[in-house]
Amino acid sequence: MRDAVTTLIRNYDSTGRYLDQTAIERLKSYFDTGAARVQAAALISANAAELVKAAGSKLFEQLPELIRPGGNAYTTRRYAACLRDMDYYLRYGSYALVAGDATVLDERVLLGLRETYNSLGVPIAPTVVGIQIMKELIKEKVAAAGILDASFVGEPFDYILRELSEVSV
Ligand SMILES: CCC1=C(C)/C(=C/C2=NC(=C\c3[nH]c(/C=C4\NC(=O)[C@H](C)[C@H]4CC)c(C)c3CCC(=O)O)/C(CCC(=O)O)=C2C)NC1=O
Repeated sequence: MRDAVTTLIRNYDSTGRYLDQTAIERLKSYFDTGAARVQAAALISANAAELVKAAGSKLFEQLPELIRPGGNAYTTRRYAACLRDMDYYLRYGSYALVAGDATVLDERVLLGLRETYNSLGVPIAPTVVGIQIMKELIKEKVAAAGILDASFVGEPFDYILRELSEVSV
């Protein structure tokens, strides 16, 4: 995995360039949001179980057919697998938040995910809804904690949502 700094340096090094104005601006914006990123990640860590549970409850309230006979999250085992997946998205999302870079998501989470979901019949659209709900809950928490200028908080989750939603099946 990489972070915003190593990704940028890698790009410049591959073409033998010194850091230019664009690079400096990007680095500056990453470091300016650094403390807030760490704070947001700490908040997610401290509230992870609660966030996953609340997002799951909202999802199943909104789409109750998921937990009815025939639904993909029906049976205790699959219900637990669904919440565990939500927990994966949250944990890796918090890593990507701190890194300011999505490669950790590409490598550890998204690689082959849609194929796995398709082969198991895990429905993608409701998964997208679940991640959206969780993202909103995180943003509320971060705002309530007074972390200002936290516009970056949704980024990793938007990234996951974009990748999952991409229709190529
Ligand atoms: C760290 C990266 C990582 C991810 C992301 C991951 C996902 C993942 N989710 C799985 C299953 C699953 N995922 C779900 C999820 C859901 N079903 C629904 O109806 C909801 C919409 C949704 C929850 C929001 C369910 C129910 C299963 C079990 C499916 C089955 O075994 O029939 C499986 C199959 C193997 C298993 O059950 O453990 C994988 C690999 N595994 C990983 O290692």
